[in-house]
Amino acid sequence: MARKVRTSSEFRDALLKHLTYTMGKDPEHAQFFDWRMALSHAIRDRMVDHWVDSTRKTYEQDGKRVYYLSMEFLIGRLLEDGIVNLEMVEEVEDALDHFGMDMRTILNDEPDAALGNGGLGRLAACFLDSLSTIGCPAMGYGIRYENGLFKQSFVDGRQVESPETWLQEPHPWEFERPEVRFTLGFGGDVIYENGKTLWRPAELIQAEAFDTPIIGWKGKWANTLRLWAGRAVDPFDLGLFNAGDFAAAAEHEALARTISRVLYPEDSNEAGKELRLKQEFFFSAASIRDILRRFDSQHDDIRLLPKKVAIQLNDTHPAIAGPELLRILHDERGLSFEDALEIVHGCMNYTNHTLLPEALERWDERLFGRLLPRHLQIIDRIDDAHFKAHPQRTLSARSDGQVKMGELSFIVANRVNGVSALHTDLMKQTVFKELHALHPDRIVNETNGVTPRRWLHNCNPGLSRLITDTIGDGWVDDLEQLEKLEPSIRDKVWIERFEGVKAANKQALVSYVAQTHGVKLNPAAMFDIQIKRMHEYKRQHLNILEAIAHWQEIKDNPNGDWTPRVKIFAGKAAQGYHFAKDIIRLINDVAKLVNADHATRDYLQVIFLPNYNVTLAERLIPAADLSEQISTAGKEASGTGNMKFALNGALTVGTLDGANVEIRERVGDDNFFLFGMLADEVMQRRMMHDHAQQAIAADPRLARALNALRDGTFSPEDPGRYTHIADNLTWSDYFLVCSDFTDYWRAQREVDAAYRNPDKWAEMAALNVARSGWFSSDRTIRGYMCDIWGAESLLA
Ligand code: 26W
Repeated sequence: MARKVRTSSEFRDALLKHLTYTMGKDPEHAQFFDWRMALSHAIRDRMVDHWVDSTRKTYEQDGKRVYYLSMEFLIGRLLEDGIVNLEMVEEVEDALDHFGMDMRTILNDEPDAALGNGGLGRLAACFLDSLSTIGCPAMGYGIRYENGLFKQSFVDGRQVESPETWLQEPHPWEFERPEVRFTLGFGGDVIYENGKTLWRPAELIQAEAFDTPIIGWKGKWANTLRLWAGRAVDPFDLGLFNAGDFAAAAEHEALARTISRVLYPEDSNEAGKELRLKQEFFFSAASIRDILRRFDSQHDDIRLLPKKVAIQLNDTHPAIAGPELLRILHDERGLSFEDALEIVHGCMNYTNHTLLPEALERWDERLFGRLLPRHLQIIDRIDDAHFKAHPQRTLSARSDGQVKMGELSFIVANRVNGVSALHTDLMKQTVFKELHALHPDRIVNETNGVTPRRWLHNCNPGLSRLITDTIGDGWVDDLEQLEKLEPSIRDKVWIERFEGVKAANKQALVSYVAQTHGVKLNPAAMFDIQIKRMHEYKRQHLNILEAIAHWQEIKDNPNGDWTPRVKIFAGKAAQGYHFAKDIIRLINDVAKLVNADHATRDYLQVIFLPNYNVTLAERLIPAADLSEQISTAGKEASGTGNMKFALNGALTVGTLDGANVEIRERVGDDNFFLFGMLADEVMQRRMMHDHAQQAIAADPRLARALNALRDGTFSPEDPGRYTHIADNLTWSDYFLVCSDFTDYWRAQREVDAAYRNPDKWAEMAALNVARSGWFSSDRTIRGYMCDIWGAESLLA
């Protein structure tokens, strides 16, 4: 019986209208790109109605607005998100079907908006989705990078980077706002005339706004993401052009675009580069101007600002926004320094996302002073004011020739938060120990979360349907309802459906990997996945070392009763991070040998999928059996992938680090494979100068695996290729890979044993789903609204 087409002809007409008049194509000649653009515009039209409505309500209510300032928004794709949030899946499927088009194919034509590096950027994107779903009036502010995070490919197993040019084709989700432009400055000097201090910048640039509507679940509310693009004050010099100096004529334009040309690919190593500081000031200053313009349009007493505006600094990258707001209030609007500082303090809040010393931004004061001479003076006065209030401790943002953005953010902020309970405690005990002592109530915790729309409802329709069939669809914007699944978990039929969903997701991944990489993965094997940025503290090298030892054991006893496993890796390394790049190469070399090994490949396969991004994560996470969260305790501030895996029915093998601690607390320690030293044990162990040698001496399996790195097993054509990794692990091993190896091996063998009892495994996995509702970014945002911003939902 042919399926009844219930297309609402109205949407089908809207689609055809855009194909014809927006894309100038007829169905016969339209490419996937044309259909995607037409569909995007038709969906966007529906969004705009909600958007205009929400914006009007925000002005009418004149409540407190939230401004989320972030150098990164790792958005991924937007089309499916829009269709789902507008509850138009069926309508769209039928409309496309009517023209013989398949929705999934059209959705797959969309490039990722890769405007971020990793956790910090993706968290910002999840937060935007939750702010709109909750109906909290908010705006995201960032940079409209022309090139997002680089594309990663492999040449002989080595990472090769190429530009990510997502804006080479029209981007249907943004609205250019030529009327929203601010002129900003750099450099120059500070002049004092008739009692006023004024900054006279030497270089001027313009910031132009591009707006993207961010619609929430069921389209009840829509907020704005405003991204700034660099524009020249006078883009074209006709005189130079007529003189034949064509390049010089367009130089200003090119220079201005440079500031929003590319995302810095570092995610944990501040490069201290001038352009990076210019980018940070560029978007922070434009955002502050825009916030004040909007406030002034409705209020005439600037002292009201903290009542109407809450600004969240997503790490220290936008911290300069504090001194910039102070400069405008004091230098331009004539408030006293104290009054201006009080207003800034009332508005600003700061989230710290890392304790890694090399990731804390500390600008050379000469570079800082040359680029932002007035701001350096203002930071000195902020330090003076802080010292006057707290004379007992010299805790200043500027000292030893540096401007420390962590200290500056802490001092100007009203609230400072960490992103998991353990991380927030460690902040109080380490990087902000003294400041915490001075301001004991300033630090609060807001454990991270992820949006259940993208990371469960959209990426795992099979599980989503099973959940909705079992408890209704209230869970999508009230995720803790998942706990209502618990009674069903003891029901054999339900568990079988649950296992069926996982098996189907794994089969879908097997077909995808076969199609895109020509590698046939064993769908019956345990899918063991580690996907995240490459970094030594995340210990991808501990994972591959365990794989090597496992392979060696299987080779010793090929007919042993082994649990088949597929180890899947994905993740980018910052261009200059050579050790991380060598770990990628090692994993690819191990994969090449192990996957070709007839004696072992039925029991162990290894694969490193290139160009990890949001869309690849959406493909991998629903198919996972095991989630690798194996960072050295005390190093991963929170992690958010760990939450996505648990919500999609994967079990975690992990350390007590970041949010793993809270995941284990909630899912139950018998549904979590724990191993490794605790954060304070790590500090102890590191005191021992020979901690690695001792570990190696105590574990022959570890020693043997390390020898395989030394003897060229995985690089016969270049035997010494991995000696430096083995040496690093033997003689320094700062992240305690060797010291945690034996316990990791023990945990992995427990995982093997558990996986051999499918029903028990499925029950443990289903309990992870049922008990992970708290890790919704809706819960996190409600925490920020209550503890930090004092903001209300405008949805009834
Ligand atoms: C200056 C270079 C730079 C760029 C980005 C330094 C540090 C960063 C980010 C703070 C790194 C980051 O993404 N941190 C991750 O943030 C996530 C969201 O809170 C956490 O879940 C991760 O644990 C943390 O590593």
